Amino acid sequence: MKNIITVTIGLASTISIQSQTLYSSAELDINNVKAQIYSCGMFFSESSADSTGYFLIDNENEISPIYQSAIWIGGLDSEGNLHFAAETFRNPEESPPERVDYWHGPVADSYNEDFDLRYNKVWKVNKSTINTHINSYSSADYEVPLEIEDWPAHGIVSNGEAENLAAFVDTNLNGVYDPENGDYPDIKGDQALFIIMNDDRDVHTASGGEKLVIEIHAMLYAYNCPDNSIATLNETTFLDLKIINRSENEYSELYVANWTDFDIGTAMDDNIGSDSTLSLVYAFNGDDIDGDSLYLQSIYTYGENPPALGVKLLNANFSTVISYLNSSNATTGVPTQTQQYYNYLQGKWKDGSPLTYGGNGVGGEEEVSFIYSSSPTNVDGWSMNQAGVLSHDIRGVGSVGPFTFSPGETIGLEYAIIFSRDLNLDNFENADLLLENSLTVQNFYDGLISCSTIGVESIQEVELSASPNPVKNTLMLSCEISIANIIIYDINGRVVRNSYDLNSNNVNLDISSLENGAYILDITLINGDKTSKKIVKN
Ligand SMILES: [Ca+2]
Ligand SMILES: [Ca+2]
Ligand SMILES: [Ca+2]
Ligand SMILES: [Ca+2]
Repeated sequence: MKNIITVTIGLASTISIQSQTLYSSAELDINNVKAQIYSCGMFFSESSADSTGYFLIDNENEISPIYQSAIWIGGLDSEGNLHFAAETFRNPEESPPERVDYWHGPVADSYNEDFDLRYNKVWKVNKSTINTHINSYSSADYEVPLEIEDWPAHGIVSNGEAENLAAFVDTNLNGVYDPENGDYPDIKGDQALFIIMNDDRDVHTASGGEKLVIEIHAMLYAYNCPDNSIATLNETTFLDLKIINRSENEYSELYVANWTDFDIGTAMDDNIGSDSTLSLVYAFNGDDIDGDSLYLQSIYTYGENPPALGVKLLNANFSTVISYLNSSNATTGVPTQTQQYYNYLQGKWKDGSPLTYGGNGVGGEEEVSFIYSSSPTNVDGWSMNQAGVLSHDIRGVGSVGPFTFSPGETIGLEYAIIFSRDLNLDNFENADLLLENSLTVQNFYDGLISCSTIGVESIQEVELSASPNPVKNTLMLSCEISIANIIIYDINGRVVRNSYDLNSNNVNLDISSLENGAYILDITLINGDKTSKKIVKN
């Protein structure tokens, strides 16, 4: 739901042309979800002052179950000063923009007009376009499509930008993105939107925090599964985030969160829940009719058998999930100061008091990390409805941390946003359906199941072996198709190793310097296919 602070744009008619061109946006539209992002983030936000969000499901009457979603990140520098970037309700039509902590493009020396021309963009690439490119780039009559030609692989180093930005497959191993010679964007899914954001450009007017000087590479992507062999995949969108510390600071006690204002149709009758095992934060309607009372009436209403929507962390585990209300309550309400944002980010209440088990999570005996952590149908568990907590306009904060975040280091997090609605199920049963679907999406992400349709990429068809596993020093990877790029994540989503430009069927990775534990390898093959492997170092 709209922020409780209502901003009226008195100059709307005179600034409309400028505001239309202020930020670029694009829509993901490869499956049943139509999802919009802007060049500077503003995930699932709509370009209108009275918008209701832009995460639209086919056949659902233009209702978006998300109002807006954003990245929250905060940590302490060596002197104990809090640095923070977060947004909540940012209106793309505001001019000058308010409540802003993020801007388009990489961290740079000068954010000038040329810079804006380069980076005020959302790059949209289809897997089918890449496949055509791979097969046709050497043909005389082939022209490299603009979205491949224009891929932001390299920054302008003389402007303080990093040399390597968006990942690409370097087929000729020259370290340079030259698509005319066969290189192409390293994307996920059947379609991807890509943006680069920074928190460095100006003063943070959303969280009020001191800047961290971070750069975020965000890829929103999805799969098309036309035979519905994994039906939930067609109502799921994935988000891959790479957060890079471009500052000189080593941050401690750093957390990263997905903040989402879920609105299941009418906002005021919503419930929220979390699941630590599934690493999920989700919303569903508090009763079986969305928006039924006079007070709650709105044109954006699901009516009977309302859906559930969840945000799931796929490559790491949420450390905490908390939610707050659209209210000014000093404990459970909207944060207005940087420290209050940081409290929520750490899974505490706005005033710093702990989240506790039972009731509305305030003032109990047992401190916990996950709010309303049971399914709404579990009569012995803790959910809003079982605890008798009134439905409300809720927002969720799913965090991972604490990290130590060193200069140059990258944190990589990957989420799925999953919609679930069966018109034969009630509001609580649809929440349970979402929990089931979350597991299915995780199994798909882990490569355990695949879409069976011919023509849709199947990661099962590629034989890739990683041995030995568990491994001590050298991991040997072998694949019938050449391996292009490998990223190794630890279980907290931290990128511990990037290996680009490998281009070999057999790769030996020396991982003797890694600490013991579980790791996830994110592997791109030379034909653009993706796969991941879980390994254990001991
Ligand atoms: Ca190249
Ligand atoms: Ca509702
Ligand atoms: Ca209702
Ligand atoms: Ca809400």
